[in-house]
Amino acid sequence: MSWTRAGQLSAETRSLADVSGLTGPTGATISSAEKYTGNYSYRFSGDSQPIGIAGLNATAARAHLFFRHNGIWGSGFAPLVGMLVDGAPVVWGLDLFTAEIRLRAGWVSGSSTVRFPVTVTSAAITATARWYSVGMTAFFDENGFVSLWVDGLLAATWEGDTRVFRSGQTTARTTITGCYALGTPSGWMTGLGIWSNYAYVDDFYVDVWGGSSRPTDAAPPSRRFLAAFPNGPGGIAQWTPVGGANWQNVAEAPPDNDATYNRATDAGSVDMVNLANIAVPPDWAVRAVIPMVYARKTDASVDSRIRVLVNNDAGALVGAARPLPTFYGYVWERWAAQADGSAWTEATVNTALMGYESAGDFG
Ligand SMILES: [Ca+2]
Ligand SMILES: [Ca+2]
Repeated sequence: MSWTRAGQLSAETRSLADVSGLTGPTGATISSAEKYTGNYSYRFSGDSQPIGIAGLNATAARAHLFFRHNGIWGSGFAPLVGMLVDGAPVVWGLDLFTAEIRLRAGWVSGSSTVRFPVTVTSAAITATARWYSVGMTAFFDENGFVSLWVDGLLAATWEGDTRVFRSGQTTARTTITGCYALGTPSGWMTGLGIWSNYAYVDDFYVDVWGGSSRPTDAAPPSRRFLAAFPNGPGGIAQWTPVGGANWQNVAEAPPDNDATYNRATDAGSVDMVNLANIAVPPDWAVRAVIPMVYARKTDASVDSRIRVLVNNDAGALVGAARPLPTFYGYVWERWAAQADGSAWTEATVNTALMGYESAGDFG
């Protein structure tokens, strides 16, 4: 059994389109005032809705975000990180008045009373405006755990029978369907907490656990995302450009959808681009390279697909032919090693060309 990346968000595309699966408009905005990586983060104020990853189906998950806020003022329960468990929100949050960390975990069985199984008087998150590493791990089971990690240390945990209940119901819920920074999208948290003045989130990811066994509870790795956008051609431009040159049509942030784009009318067409260099911070290493394209197909009845590509001195990496929706969305592949199996370095990332190939049917 192992952890698999379910999704990740960094704000570097300056697009809220990557904030997936939420009910209704998100209250988050893109900010350049504070950022942990690159130039942007997600900003939250007042009773904001969260950002997150939906569409999960897991008994265990782990999530990590870099989090910053400008101080603790006012009162109320301000959500930090949460999961939706078959309709029951489970959220770690901070009481902004007492600075206590609390876990809201659905409702008391058969009741409309909100359940708080854990309250910890903690200085793990203070009024000091700095970036915190915040992680959540959870396994909803009769022998489960729901833990909060701050700067790599266990800040609070709930162990034992961690199955949760919807309001007024007695059916124990265990399936994680979504994981969110700063709350859950159910509307249940809206208005309950106020982040005063502002809270910021950067580099949020969610991993899900394969199978139904109990994973070891450990701090989620505090991974940073270094985003790089196309800055020049990569030697192959077979798609039909609409706008500027092929590489220019896929270089802007936020994505401009149908204003500038590249179009394929058959399978096997390849575009490669050069990307701006990354700079890996001291004491960090490249854990994986994740090429990502923002794409759609035009005919719902035709199985048009796309795959992402990498090419450097270590060889070529070819992604799976991923299906496309008719609306724009991200398609990506995560490679933990180069084509020859050797580890990525800053230099081998920066010499790589990346691209995409049309696949599947084109009518
Ligand atoms: Ca960022
Ligand atoms: Ca474009």
